[in-house]
Amino acid sequence: MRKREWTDQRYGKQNRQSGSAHRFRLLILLLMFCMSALLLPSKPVHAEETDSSLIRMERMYNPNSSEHFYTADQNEKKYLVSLGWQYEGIGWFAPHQGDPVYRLYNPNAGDHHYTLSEKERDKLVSLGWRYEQIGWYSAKDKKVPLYRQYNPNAKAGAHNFTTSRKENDVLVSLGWRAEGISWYAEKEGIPVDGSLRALHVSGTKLLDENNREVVLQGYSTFGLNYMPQYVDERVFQFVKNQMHGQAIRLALYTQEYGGYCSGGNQAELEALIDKGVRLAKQNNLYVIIDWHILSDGNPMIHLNEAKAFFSKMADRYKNVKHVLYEICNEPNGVDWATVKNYANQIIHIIRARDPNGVILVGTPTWSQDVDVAARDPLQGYSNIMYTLHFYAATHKEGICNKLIAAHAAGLPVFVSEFGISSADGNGSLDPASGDAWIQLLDDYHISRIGWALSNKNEASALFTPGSGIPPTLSDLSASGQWFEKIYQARASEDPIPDQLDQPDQPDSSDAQTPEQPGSKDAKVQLTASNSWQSNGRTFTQYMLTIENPGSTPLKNWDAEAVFDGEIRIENSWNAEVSASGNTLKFTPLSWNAEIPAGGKVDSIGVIVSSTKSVHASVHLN
Ligand code: IDC
Repeated sequence: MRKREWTDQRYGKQNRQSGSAHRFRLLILLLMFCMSALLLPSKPVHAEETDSSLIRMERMYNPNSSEHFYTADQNEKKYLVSLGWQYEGIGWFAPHQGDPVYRLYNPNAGDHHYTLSEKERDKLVSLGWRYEQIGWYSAKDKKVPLYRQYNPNAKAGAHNFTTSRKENDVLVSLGWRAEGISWYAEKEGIPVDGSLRALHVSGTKLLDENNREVVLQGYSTFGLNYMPQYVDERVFQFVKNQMHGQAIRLALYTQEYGGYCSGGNQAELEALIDKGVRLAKQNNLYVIIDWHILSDGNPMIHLNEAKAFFSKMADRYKNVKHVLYEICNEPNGVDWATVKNYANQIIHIIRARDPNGVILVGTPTWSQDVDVAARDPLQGYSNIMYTLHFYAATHKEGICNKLIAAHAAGLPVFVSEFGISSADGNGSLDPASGDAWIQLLDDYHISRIGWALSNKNEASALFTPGSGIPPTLSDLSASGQWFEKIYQARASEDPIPDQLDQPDQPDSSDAQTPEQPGSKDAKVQLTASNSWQSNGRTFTQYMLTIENPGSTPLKNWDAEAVFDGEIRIENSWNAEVSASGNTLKFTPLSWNAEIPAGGKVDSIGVIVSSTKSVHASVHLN
């Protein structure tokens, strides 16, 4: 799946739109480019560094113009992402010194160009390009080449630069022109990992399937009973793309007003969890299902409900790699023996269904007593972690010492909730104490989840009171701004993803909900979005759109496109696409198999080649 998305994003699209939509798009584009030009610094672009010997060059893609863009400036990156550019990971690592690479901007086409050649620079300037100073340096040792390709079919941003020979070759096979080596990197780039790997626990650490260490940073929803509206695609996208989140925690209150065990609509709350799990997957976020006990300090109070709930969740998500279970948010007023008794019963239920999923166990005193748990941990299971919660304005050395003791004893700890407010979620913020905590978590490589995605009028809310959905960076409260800054600084330490040649195994089963008849009103469209010639064949890129204007979800759809001539599939993404004769069959992936009422799927693409120009008609089965 990752492979397809990666290739897709690199591909030039010239949308054939007509009338106002096209003009609107042009206007937006123009605005984007003007603003990106305004942003440009007058000195060499300043760099955000991961370590003193490397400069990370951020790579972005504009799906409207198909331009690829590269910058060392984190603010510029952030700004462009907020305008809708897709973040594609680290293009390459540049040296601090070397041969200058000049950056130029064409104010007419809205295109950037980068070159080592002074001559080319001066030539372009004489043709009206704007010289934007040195973008970065090329490594003198010439060990890691940046390959350059040119897309003869794209208007803007026709060049792509990559350290991946494989990416270069894939593009060339699709009709791009190989233009050789443009400059040299210090180290190869790291594309955005489009997949989530199953996690497991080893010692104090969380590891992925390739035994690479994972330190998650993420955010908790507010109580699902209080603010269900934050389980929203745009919020998840915001968390992923602008708040540097890798995980979302779904806080299912049990006892509080409207909670799962206190009169809340259980079916609705479960549906929210399903939605959250699906949206998380769609946005490459891990997701934690949090049984949020709080005023019911003793987890045994709702033992039976918890058993029924987790047996349902584990049945549903046993093969879903990105789900973690948190079985009791904050036990309080009980001892560790009681929590252990509860945990043994719930873990037994989860393990009977899901032998490997990571389970987070709360500790007494609102999940502070990890030192107590460390002296007497649960026995006989794998993939268990213990939670520590802190609110930095209240909890300082005392609780830090508990963590230090637990870590020294080898206890795997996961900070599934924290904030920089007081423990009541309000009061004044203490970012300095927060910074010190983060330093400790970094030292120990401990995952952390911030409280909370809410616009409530309280200090711990990430958004300002009255702010809406979708959130924007200007809606961040002081607490939200602190998180954004802290998480951004760590975003560079993402585990290194697999290379392109290791496609994901699809989940063998995703959440299964009872089958329902699909909407009869669903509309399907296949639109040619680009076409070009190469080696005597015509290549055409099509986008498949399915809209469900009905009032019930459309489930397990499949679509067929019948062509009036011979075709060959060259590439596809976001669906399984197979050909039989002149018919293409599209079947969904787990995450787009269900199209909610009023929703649509519009990211599916295929490139076919043919010896002559062909036409297609499409229908849903
Ligand atoms: C708080 C909310 C607050 C709400 C309260 C009770 O911020 O608006 O009134 O829950 O529903 C925790 C809990 C978490 C708390 C948070 C702040 O896990 O539910 O949220 N907190 O008090 N532990 C320590 C602090």
